[in-house]
Amino acid sequence: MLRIAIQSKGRLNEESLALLSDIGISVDDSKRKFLSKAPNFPIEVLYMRDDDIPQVVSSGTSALGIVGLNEVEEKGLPVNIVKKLGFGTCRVSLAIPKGEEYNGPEFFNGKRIATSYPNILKKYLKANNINAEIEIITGSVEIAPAAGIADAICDLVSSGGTLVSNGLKEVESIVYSEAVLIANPSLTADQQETLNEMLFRLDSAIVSRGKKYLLMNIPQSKMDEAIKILPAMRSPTVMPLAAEGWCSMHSVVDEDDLWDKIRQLKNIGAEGILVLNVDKIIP
Ligand code: PRT
Ligand code: ZN
Repeated sequence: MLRIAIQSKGRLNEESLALLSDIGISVDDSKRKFLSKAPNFPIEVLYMRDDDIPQVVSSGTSALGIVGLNEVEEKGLPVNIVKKLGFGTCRVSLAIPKGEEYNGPEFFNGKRIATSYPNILKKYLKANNINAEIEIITGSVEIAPAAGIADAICDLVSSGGTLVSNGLKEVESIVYSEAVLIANPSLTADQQETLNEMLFRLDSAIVSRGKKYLLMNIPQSKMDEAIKILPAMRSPTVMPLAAEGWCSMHSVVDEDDLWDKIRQLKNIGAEGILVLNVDKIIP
């Protein structure tokens, strides 16, 4: 039995559970439960605060965990980063009042910086040879400058909206973060085997994200042009149609490129285009 720690509530909870479900591990997502066993996979989910996840994984209380890279870097505990998961993207950034002039990290010399990420900040200040005072605050860091607690902040940013609404501007990004799967460095052979199966499934779930399956009829004479437009794992699948001079073409495309590809395909005479969701891609 392998244990995986995920955030009990908060920004990473839903997507962590959705990812487990995508790879066929269904757990009771009642958030009040501390530990739930998956009925169909040798895994149990431990729900906790994200701050505690690096610690339970490094101590071996939980073999695996899903947590923001920011927490892993901040805690600095020995865990293996097994896979980047592509959600919860954000950055740990320095921000200052928007009216202040900024001309490089020297700005922070002699300043007070409020943060919940003292270790990440300390490392950055040291690397840049800056002498600043760190005020550790655990919540609502963005109000510190207006409250007169600090001259600047070092906090998580995603859209940047919170900074703007607090009269701040982002001036340096220190760490880029996303949710990552972490593992205890000394897994048993059995645990490693379960992890390998999870990784195999995760690769497929991650690859299939944002993908669409495209089918269309295309004049045979335009096939070469269509093949150039359509990417595919090897090459698009082409099948003859009963109607002479036509064929059916199938391919997988990124959702981001979908409309662009459809326009190009229409321009060369594609007809009857179908767009389907992709559930799994096993490369
Ligand atoms: O209770 P627990 O300790 O588990 O939760 P928490 O309150 O510490 O964390 P939570 O749920 O807020 O965030 C969990 C993780 O989500 C973080 O550790 C990051 O890895 C990731 N993440 C991604 C973010 C953001 N994006 C984010 N935007 N965490 C916090 N924010 C904050 C940001 O600091 C700002 O205050 O959200 C606010 C909105 O951000 P903007 O820039 O979009 O306005
Ligand atoms: Zn937290």
